[in-house]
Amino acid sequence: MKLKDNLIAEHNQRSIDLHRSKFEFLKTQIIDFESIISKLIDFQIAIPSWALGNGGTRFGRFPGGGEPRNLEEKIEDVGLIHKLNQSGNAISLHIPWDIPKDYQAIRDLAKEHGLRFDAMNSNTFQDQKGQEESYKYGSLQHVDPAVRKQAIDHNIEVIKHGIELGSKSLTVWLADGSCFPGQLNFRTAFQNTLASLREIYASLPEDWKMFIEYKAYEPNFYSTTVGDWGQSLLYASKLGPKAFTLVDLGHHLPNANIEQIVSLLLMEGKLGGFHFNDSKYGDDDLTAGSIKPYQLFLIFNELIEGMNDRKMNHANDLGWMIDASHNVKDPLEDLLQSVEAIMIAYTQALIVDRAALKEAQLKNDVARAQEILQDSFRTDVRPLVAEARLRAGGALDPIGLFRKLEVRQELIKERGFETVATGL
Ligand code: PSV
Ligand code: MN
Ligand code: MN
Repeated sequence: MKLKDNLIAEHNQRSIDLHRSKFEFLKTQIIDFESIISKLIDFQIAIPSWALGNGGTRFGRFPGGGEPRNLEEKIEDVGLIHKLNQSGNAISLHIPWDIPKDYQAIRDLAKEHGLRFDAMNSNTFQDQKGQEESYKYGSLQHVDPAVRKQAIDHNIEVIKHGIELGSKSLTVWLADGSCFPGQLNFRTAFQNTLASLREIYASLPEDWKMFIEYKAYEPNFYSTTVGDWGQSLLYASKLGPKAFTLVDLGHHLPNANIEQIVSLLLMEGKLGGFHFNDSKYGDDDLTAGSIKPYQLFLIFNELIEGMNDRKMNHANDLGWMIDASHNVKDPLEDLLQSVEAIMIAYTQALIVDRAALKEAQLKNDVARAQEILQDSFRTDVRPLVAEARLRAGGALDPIGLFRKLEVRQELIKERGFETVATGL
């Protein structure tokens, strides 16, 4: 299904007056709004191929119908999101769920939708049909070199698919770890993992990055071999300049100060990118900004401060990706909500009065510093985000239009109800 430009323009026309009045009011409060709008237009977030269908839990799955049945339909769904919000111009693939059969055709299709291929993800956390060795006791950490070799070869194959598609990065998330004390030797597991990662790193093209994603627990419940940002940073530092830490917001122990982690990783030049989502308890993969919007804002506040400091390009120097799952919502509506929440947090952080904040910090004026941050966080910046979307050719109200056009019903008609997107 493809949305026509005139439908978006007609939809925008209907609510333009209301938008204009909200935007004019906000403009009076924001000094540098034109430069913020151009930053917002440039800022793009990659959509994960595995989040386009309904996820589930180990207790069940409740599909909403019309899920993409193959890579082509996944690209079409991301194309729909991008058409509506003009902020999701990339798709992140997971291999083997998304192995392309015809690279040229896939490249052409992506181009047609204005999309590029963001980080490629390898999968050594599941056994695939016909696979010789099992990952039951880990992959890159495994005590058996044959298992490690199989996992290394898989990652190298993922890089090869990525090269064909024009991707520039590989994300390695490992389920490796242990479920019980004594099951493995921590140092041997670390060293095996490092040696395996070195072999993968050696296969990276010159202009590629490797993202090492950490996660505190699950599926292993006693130890995880890349369990936190410290361990990820150790691997990334030992591997070399192309290796970076990837922060998935749901992968921390409860109440971790993620913004501080982000700040220090940036300082060390080792922050690679994000998997945005939100969580109440663990790796809940909920819509970004749905549970802890203030935390999301504080993360962006550190990002902007640190990126400005290091003269980094906001749009291109980090990998901005979503990693979410939707049990009870329409996946496309949920992803539109996530992108919107990320854009809002980014905008709120862009309007922080940095000079005043610095001054308050130097004077130990704690209350003033808090006021400065909260003043930005409590500003309703939605008209600014909408204005950027409007200027980029997107819809003023993406979810409203998605519903009005009955996109899901159309997709169900086209693909059927009983479809299952490959992936988790
Ligand atoms: C693991 O929980 C993770 O966050 C990794 O990014 C995986 O690639 C993704 O989820 C798969 O669902
Ligand atoms: Mn993730
Ligand atoms: Mn996760």
